Amino acid sequence: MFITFEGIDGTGKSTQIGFLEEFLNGNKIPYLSIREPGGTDFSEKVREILLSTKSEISSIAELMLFEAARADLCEKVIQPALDKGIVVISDRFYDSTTAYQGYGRGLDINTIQKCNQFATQNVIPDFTFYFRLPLEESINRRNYREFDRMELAGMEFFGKVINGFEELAKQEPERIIIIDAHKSREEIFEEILSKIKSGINEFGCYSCECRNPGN
Ligand code: Z5A
Repeated sequence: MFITFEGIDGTGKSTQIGFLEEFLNGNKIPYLSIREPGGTDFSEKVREILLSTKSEISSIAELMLFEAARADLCEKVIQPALDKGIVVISDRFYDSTTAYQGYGRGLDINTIQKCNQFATQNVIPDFTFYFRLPLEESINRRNYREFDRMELAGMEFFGKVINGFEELAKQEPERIIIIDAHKSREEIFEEILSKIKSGINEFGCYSCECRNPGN
């Protein structure tokens, strides 16, 4: 099962991923938790370039770098883990590219979707949790730390990114589950868990290799 978490910064994705990791550990379900960009030696180096405030990067170059990091991660880490039946959790995946580089930067959405397919070799998440929160509230929640290059892009940009996520959620309601990020951490986790448990029933047991329907 492949589960991704999406939304703008500060909406609570990492918090929920932490809860999910605890649940999977407690239930001895093998999983792999990664973040994008990142997750391989090469992709972590690309992440440093992408988030560093030292260089200006053109929008197309930025797109290519996110896709390069993703291609390496998919081939070396995500696909092999899925082939072994391991649950993969990713903090962001290709919906971020469509939302940030497509809707945010204004690059052609069809081209981006083709790049996403090529970089992932058609890996598609089973569930994507999209954390919906107004921009102002997400900014208030951000921890006081130095902003990275993407976070410095400005309010107008992030407004467009939110529209992008909303559009994607409309287009793929089966895969993309909208999470009302105003709710408490506990309520949100209940929702996520109930969806994932239904997935475990559908995809089969994850705590051993029997692959029988879960309980
Ligand atoms: N990017 C891109 O442009 N294109 C791409 O293809 C990809 C990425 C893959 C990577 O971000 C940047 O790259 C990102 C998109 C871009 N840039 N932007 N801008 P990152 O990995 O550095 O960070 P992030 O993914 O944006 O996440 P974050 O800043 O760590 O935020 P978060 O994980 O969503 O939130 P959190 O850390 O769990 O929570 C934030 C605070 O809210 C924290 O104090 C929590 O305790 C609190 N919190 C959490 N839940 C709640 C609830 N329910 N109520 C109240 N408070 C809460």
